[in-house]
Amino acid sequence: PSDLTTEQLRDRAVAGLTAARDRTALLTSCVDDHELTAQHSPLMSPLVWDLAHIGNQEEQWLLRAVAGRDPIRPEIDSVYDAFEHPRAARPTLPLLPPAEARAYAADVRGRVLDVIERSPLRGGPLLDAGFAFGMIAQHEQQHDETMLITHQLRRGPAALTAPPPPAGDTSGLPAEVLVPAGPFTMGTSTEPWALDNERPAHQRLVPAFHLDTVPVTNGAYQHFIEDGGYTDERWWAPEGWAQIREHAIGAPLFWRRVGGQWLRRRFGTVEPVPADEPVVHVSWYEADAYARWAGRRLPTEEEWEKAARHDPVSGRSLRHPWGDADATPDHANLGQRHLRPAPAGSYPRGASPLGVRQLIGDVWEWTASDFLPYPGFVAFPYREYSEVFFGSAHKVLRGGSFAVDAVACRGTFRNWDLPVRRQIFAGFRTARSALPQKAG
Ligand code: AVJ
Ligand code: FE
Repeated sequence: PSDLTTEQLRDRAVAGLTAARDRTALLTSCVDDHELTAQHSPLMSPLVWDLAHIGNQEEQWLLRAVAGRDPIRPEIDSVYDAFEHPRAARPTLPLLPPAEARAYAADVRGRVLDVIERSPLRGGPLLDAGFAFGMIAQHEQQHDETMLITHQLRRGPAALTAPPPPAGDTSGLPAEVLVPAGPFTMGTSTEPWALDNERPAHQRLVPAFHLDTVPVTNGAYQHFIEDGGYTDERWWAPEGWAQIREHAIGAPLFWRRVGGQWLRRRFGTVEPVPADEPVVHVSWYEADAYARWAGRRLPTEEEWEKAARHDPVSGRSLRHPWGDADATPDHANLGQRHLRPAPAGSYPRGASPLGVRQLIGDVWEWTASDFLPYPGFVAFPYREYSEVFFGSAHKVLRGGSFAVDAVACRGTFRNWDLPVRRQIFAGFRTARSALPQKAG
């Protein structure tokens, strides 16, 4: 990507921003104005807040910071500042009504396209390789995933539809893959649109471990439920045990037991829980408890990334499990093309060099690790993207879900959330340390 011409960089910036806006338009046009301004869950913003926040971030970074323009509507900045107002309080703010929010975001975008036309896309870290434009395309796609979560929490008939993902087949696959001991390169210093927390590239020495070939499925998770997993304190971290007691949690979010069968609500429809799909809408505590019940553990973040990127033949770390090529619909279930994870054993072309499947797409995967900076981390371009979240409160998620666009997903991408979170599109896979090799 460093050898791209300015014209190619412009095309990438425009394509990334345009794809994000098409998705935003879909998510905010399939329900009426009342539903756009309603609060569907205290966990989420009204959809119309996300819409204008997307435009406001774009204005602040691409028009003010990059192009040096004056604010269009300085009085709205504080309304759309995520740190000033918690999600639950956003419905009470003086929000732009839907038509105005749309017009504001479109106005900003029109001016941004003009800025791209005139920009050399070089000359300083914000501009080089069009970083700021890539950052804003990723920001909008991240809020599109957030809005899709709001759609999942919303009550009422389906507003979104999509074709089913491809079939999966696990019959020829081993249950787990051995990732041999040795160093690998974690993080990146070369991926042009990588965010600050993915940088810099550095060596890690990872002991040998085994990792599930595919994410844990609903069928496997039901065994944990049926074995009394939710009523046996032995499997649970103390805070997780407290959470499931307090909220009477006994299954993933959106599951309901009816007449001896598990049903699940999904984007306005109800269906039997499919046994072969990766489990989704579980907290870190549920993932952690399942792993302990299974005699295993969650992988650390560095184990996950080594399984996803390390090529044992070249010793190099790849951009994605399948190699350095950009994701296509053959590699992974990304971009809300399907409104669900694909069954375990699908996407053979997305396998890692060691044969691990579905690391990218389908479900975010909880890891054992706290969200911490890499050695040599430098906050860029703003502390509030990552730095203020570092510490032991947040757990790292890897790999992206069916709701993540490829522009915001790669082998190095790091997501994080509180361990109690259940509404995000998160599942997990399990690991175990390899037994030490005997000498001779
Ligand atoms: C990286 C997904 C945790 O949604 O809170 C959006 C991304 N940062 N606006 C979030 C983000 C600022 C962030 N996550
Ligand atoms: Fe944001």
